[in-house]
Amino acid sequence: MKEALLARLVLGLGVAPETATQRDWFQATAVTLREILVERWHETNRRVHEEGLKQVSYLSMEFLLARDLENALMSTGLLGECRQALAECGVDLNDLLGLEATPALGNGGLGRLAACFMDSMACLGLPAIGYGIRYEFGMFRQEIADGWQVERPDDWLSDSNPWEMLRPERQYLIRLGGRVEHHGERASWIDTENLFAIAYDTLVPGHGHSAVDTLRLWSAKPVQAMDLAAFNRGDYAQALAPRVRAKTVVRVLYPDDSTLEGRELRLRQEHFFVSASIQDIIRRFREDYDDWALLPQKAAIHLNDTHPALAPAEFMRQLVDEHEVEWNAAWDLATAIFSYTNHTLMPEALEVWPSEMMARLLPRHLQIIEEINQRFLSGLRELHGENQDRDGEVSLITGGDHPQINMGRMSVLASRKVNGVSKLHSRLVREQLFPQFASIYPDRFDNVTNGITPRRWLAQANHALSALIDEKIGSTWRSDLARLSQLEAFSTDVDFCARLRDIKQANKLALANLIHDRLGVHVDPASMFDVQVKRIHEYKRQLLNLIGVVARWNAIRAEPEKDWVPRTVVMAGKAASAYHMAKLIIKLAHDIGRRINADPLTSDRLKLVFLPDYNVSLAERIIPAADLSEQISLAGTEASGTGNMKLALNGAVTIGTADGANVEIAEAVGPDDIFIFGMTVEEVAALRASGTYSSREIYRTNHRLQEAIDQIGAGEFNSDPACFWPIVDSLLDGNDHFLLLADFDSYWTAQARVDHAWRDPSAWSTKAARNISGSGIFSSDRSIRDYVERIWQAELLSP
Ligand code: 26V
Repeated sequence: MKEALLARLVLGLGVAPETATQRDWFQATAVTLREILVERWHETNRRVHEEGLKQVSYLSMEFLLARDLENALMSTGLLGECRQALAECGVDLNDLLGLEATPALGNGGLGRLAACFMDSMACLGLPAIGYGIRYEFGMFRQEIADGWQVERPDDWLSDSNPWEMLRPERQYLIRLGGRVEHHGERASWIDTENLFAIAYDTLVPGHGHSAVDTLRLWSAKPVQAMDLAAFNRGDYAQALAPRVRAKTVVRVLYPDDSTLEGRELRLRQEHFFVSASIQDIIRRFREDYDDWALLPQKAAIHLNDTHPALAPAEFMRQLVDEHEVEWNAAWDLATAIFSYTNHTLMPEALEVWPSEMMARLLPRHLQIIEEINQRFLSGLRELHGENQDRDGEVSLITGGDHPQINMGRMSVLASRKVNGVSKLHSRLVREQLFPQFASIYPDRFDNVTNGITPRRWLAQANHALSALIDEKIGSTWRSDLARLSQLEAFSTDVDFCARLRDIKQANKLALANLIHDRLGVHVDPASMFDVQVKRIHEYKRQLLNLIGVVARWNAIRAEPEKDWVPRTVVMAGKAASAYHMAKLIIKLAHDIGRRINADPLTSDRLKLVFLPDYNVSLAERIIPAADLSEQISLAGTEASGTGNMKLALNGAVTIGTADGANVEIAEAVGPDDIFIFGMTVEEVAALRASGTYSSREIYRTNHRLQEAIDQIGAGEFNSDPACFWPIVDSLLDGNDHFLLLADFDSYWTAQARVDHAWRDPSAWSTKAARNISGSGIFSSDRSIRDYVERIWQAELLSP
């Protein structure tokens, strides 16, 4: 190992050991690991090819990866050896781990899920390839200036990325615009604007399995490197214009996961990565087979939400127009290989594209979608007779004068299987989002509850807890998380609970230090760490938490002598740049924190900190230190949540609504070890349907709530009283769309139950232990097994 490291340093990087910086050592170590993994990768590819196995292509606009060095070391089993070798060179491995950039090619839950899934696919030995975009700039870095979010570019590639490998031979022509000439069923797409997609591969190593899968991210390249005429004229800026133009498509991740702004560049991105991926999938298939009928046995293509939903249309275009496959045969192939996961019910995040824009950018795709739609609707009429109403609810194209393509419906129609991401969400997908499709194709709809990878979220993020678990039940939980159920037997063991507490305490101390370093705020590691970390969205109700904090502050001030449970409320998360209400919620969190943290009467018992720039690396520090996990979305709005699983796995107890996967966490840990509050989906629906909801009425009758909202509106936390009026207005005059006030009382009493439980440390530790032991089913390995069996019908490589 030492020789290998020195060789990479000296020969690969061209750096002499005596002048090497920590960064040089990091690079040398990472490249050494990559070289070891490359061997296993070639072997995986060879075996998949020889055994003729089905390959799963996972299409996702986002892969929210993370630092990878420790992961690579753990997957190869070389952690100890490498640490030792570096030590002999006078280098501490721990110092190197923190130097790695944190890639942030995703917004939040959906992107992180894709990253956990890649890890699980490799660990199970599933032949799989993730397809996405190699954004030059990922999710913006968040700075906080006087409480306001400021976005800074995430220039993550400025240090070279040791994990990626450019694949110049995987290069495809991508076309846009132009016009279409028809020849019967087929067409030629001409006069297009062209660019190349070029692949960068990142290796995804299995743990406990020799497989190494591929993450293939597309970058862009101009067809013509330079405008030579301009160059010869001496116009050098113009000469480079083709390059700049081509690169624009991969320049930046869209950092808004709350609203669809039908931006042309976003549609270009979607087409760019879909077209390259489908060309690559077809090329790989054609290298080995010339009978199209074999495709469904050899390929499954998964759509991670609708962002890749152009894929079925692009597949049809390539097969019909370029490979001369007959339309019906091509469509039968499409509907045999595609599957689709829905990740949100929020109407404003459901993708639709104006036909007009699609006609301009993708004229052939628009025609193909129209053709698919016509055939579908006329097939329906033949079966069930004319029915204008039903047509309106299933048509891929909606909206009269300004027609739009509905990408969700497109995805459902083209897919063999459609799934939601928790039991509750999957039911709502069937009953609320696609009821007509569900009655036409009842067998198409399924559920696969999300999961998280235990390698990152326990083995890497929480070494001490991992060691304790190893000692009690052995180390196999890393690849078989269901084994955690064996910890149940220790949940009342005095010694085990004491050690669990010590570990949590140490993690909290580390987080307290981080909080002090970054914010200058002292928090008490003995206080309850009450954590809400996630994107800022109104439906997630960070405001409910904040109002609860203000009400608690008031309660302590009213009875300062009372024996209050000390709490540190930790919040973090990014707001979409144009989401003003979300940014204002961050400002409010900051201002409330500033005020109450400085209150000498209460600050030993209540603190609120907002940690800037939430990302995977920060999550890895916060989650192992959490006592209480806030999962308080309005029932029916959070599709699953995955932070809820990470926190439970690390021994935090949940306070949450009956929403998303919280419901399944409650089933897994039992009603005594979770604090469920608030309305159910049915109660929300009934309240909305009754038309009687009045947030003002609740405000008038609940004094605690009234006082807190009044303070927010009256400038208690900000010298400018008008600052937070939009928040107060949305609650009182906007009739409180996410029903915060309706759930407040229930939330408040649930928090009182939490306090009560906290007062008994050993009983609390038992709850924490049961959250850990109940988390086995939330492994993304289990999710991927479900996909393999029910959705993709693929086979695994033997270990
Ligand atoms: C939506 C949009 C809307 C249009 C433009 C760009 C864009 C980018 C991302 C998204 C993602 C919204 C969906 C999403 O992230 N859903 C989350 O998925 C998690 C994994 O299934 C799940 O745990 C969360 O509950 C769900 O909110």
